[in-house]
Amino acid sequence: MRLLVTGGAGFIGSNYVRHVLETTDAEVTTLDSLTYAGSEDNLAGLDGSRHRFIEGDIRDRGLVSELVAEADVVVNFAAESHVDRSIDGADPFVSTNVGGTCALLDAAAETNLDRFIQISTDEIYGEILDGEFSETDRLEPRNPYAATKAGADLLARSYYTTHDVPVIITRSSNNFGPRQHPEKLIPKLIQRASAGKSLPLYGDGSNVREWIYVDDNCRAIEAVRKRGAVGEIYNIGSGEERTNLEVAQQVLDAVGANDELIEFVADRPGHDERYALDCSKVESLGWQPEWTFEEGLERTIGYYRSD
Ligand code: NAD
Ligand code: TDX
Repeated sequence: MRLLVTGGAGFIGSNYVRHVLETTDAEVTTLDSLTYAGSEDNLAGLDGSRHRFIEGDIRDRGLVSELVAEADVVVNFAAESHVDRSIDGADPFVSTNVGGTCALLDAAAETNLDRFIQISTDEIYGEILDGEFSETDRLEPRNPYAATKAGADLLARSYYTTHDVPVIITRSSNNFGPRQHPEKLIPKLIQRASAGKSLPLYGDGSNVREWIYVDDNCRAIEAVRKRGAVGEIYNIGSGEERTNLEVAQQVLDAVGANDELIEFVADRPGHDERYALDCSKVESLGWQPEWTFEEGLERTIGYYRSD
């Protein structure tokens, strides 16, 4: 089996490439344009006989058609992924997240893939104050990043119905773990707390995220790739909800730093209050999360402190 993994030099993509190489005999091509968020270091030490790295852009239609034609499965992680940056300027988000996904889907429509897995996100549902989102809930994205991911998700679904591209969509909650860019909350808190710097929490720190350890998401994507049904959408979460303040306090405890480092700062505009997912559909494929938040946090702190 030949996999084309886009965005594989980023956080989740690089953990996924490693997981696939460790647990299958697949050949993997990683396509990544190495934006500020991607690094070849994330792919260091991989078996060169089954993995090749190509520096290139998912918006490069010539390159993309060639690589998609050689693959059995495409897994599209490539994206601009940080909400705060999308508030400062949405253009690259529209271009990569929507335009790049469109280029991949057009290439997929010209060939015979087994699966096209589009990596989407819980953010496209918008915020939920009580209960959990299920896959049939309406999409109400509330920030530019989420809006472009919703566009990509809908475009992928439309290529399934109109062009028979074998699309499957995963929508996961907040990931954390090794190799995440320190612009994101958990690595940022770990690095700053370890250096004795203040921990900026937006608003009053009461916003809630459902945190999934990245290995659990990678295993879920594999369950979906192997046993998921084409044309379907799968939420992937952990049930491990924490306020941002709770996360900051746990990081401070773990690194032995003082609570006084917490600093409440101006809120993110349009800051979603809470995300939570109903994951019974992916669980019906035989997948369950294996990591508690505390176990994942300990492993993640170990990674950043030895880095
Ligand atoms: P990341 O920012 O760490 O990695 C994104 C990768 O895509 C980088 O390596 C970057 O160089 C590459 N890339 C960006 N634009 C590209 C382009 N035009 N062509 C080729 N490569 C390009 O992001 P991540 O956190 O690993 O997220 C991966 C995917 O998972 C994204 O699609 C994101 O929307 C989705 N997702 C992330 C989370 C999360 O909590 N991190 C949760 C749900 C869904
Ligand atoms: O400095 C900070 N202070 C703070 O309070 C940062 C960077 C974040 N926050 C808050 C905002 C959120 O409530 O922490 C929470 C998590 O923030 P991010 O790490 O930026 O993640 P989030 O906005 O929840 O989006 C993430 O999950 C969904 C990923 O970045 C997306 O790519 C994914 O789709």
